[in-house]
Amino acid sequence: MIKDESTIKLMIDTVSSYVKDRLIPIEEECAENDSIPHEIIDEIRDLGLFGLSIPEEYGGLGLTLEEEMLVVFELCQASPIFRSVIGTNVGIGALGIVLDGTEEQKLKYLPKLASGELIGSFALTEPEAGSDAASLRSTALRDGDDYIINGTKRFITNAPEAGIFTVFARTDSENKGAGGISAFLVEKGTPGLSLGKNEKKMGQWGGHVCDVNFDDCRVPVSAIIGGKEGQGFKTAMKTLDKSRTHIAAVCVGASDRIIKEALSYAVERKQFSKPISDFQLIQAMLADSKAEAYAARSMVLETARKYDLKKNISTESSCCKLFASETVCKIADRAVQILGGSGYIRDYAVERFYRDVRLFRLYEGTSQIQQLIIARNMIKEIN
Ligand code: COS
Repeated sequence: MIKDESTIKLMIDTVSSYVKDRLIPIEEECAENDSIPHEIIDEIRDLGLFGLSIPEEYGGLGLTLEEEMLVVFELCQASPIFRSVIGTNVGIGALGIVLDGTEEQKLKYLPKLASGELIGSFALTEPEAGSDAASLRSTALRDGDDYIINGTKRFITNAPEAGIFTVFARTDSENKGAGGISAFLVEKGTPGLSLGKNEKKMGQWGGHVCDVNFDDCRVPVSAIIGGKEGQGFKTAMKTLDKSRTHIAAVCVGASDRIIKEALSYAVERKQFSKPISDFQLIQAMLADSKAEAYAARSMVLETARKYDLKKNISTESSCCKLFASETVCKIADRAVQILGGSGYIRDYAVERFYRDVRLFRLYEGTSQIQQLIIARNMIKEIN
């Protein structure tokens, strides 16, 4: 749903120019340094991008999901690390509060998350609980007016920068399943919360991930999202339903950029006395990439419109995430093929994107988890 055509057009044009003039020229430098300069983060803040999905009454832009997708398509024409800076505030690091938080929690955290003053992070995965999220072992035991959290969370995106963590832990030791899990808001600096080392990743250099450890970390009862025990797993699943569509949009933006890189190389590069874009085998790779990126874009927009009509998108968001993330990897692989030896060389953005996009088939649920969700929902519908 587009609420206001002219405002969203202005925003898309602004982001598009910013990406072209400011982000693309420094993306290689950011990857090399594994960091994004502070002034860039300030500019991203000034553009209001941290608050894309946060309702206006809490200081965000309150975009509909369709509007958010259109902005993300543009932003992700640049390296995915710039989206990653805002990614947890727009998605998993804030959505738990937006969807299920108490009014007090919303008032306390959302304005700062919307402005980018505070970075949010989503701490679900554990060393022994990845795809099987409901088997998580972290505990939060009630002690008077507090809970005491113990456990380790793994591969937590933006944890090194985060000021607030949405942490999933078991409050009911008798219930080993999803119903025993609650979600907590834990602030950076709380005694007992510590961070592991910055992981060295295959790609997305400049975006950061590490373990988050809880060692007798005491939080007040008021830190429980929504004020109710046992709701945490559902909060996580609802969050992921929306954020998986967001990741699919990220894949669409990256696909478009990679296609542009491959196309401009193909029209310039000459072999057998003509541009390689004249050869049908190159054209086939370009055309397949274009058609698949267009399909992914259409799926994302259709799903976003359904979400904006307040319909359940569990199946569709998994379809989007599965298709768009597999697609962007295929497109990146074809782009390397079109560039030939140059596609394997650091000087070309395609080499970096090839590594960067691999993550999309893994986080916020692997492709196999998306398949499982889609098929389970299909079977549920006929029973
Ligand atoms: N929205 C709301 N509630 C949901 C839901 C959704 N999309 N999906 C599941 N639930 C509810 C179920 O209705 C069920 O509630 P009841 O017990 O009241 O019926 C409860 O949650 C447990 O659901 P289910 O039995 O389906 O859970 P499973 O343990 O079988 O696991 C999957 C479900 C595999 C889908 C889940 O573990 C998952 O998404 N894993 C991937 C995790 C992931 O993405 N990790 C990446 C971390 S973020 S970077």
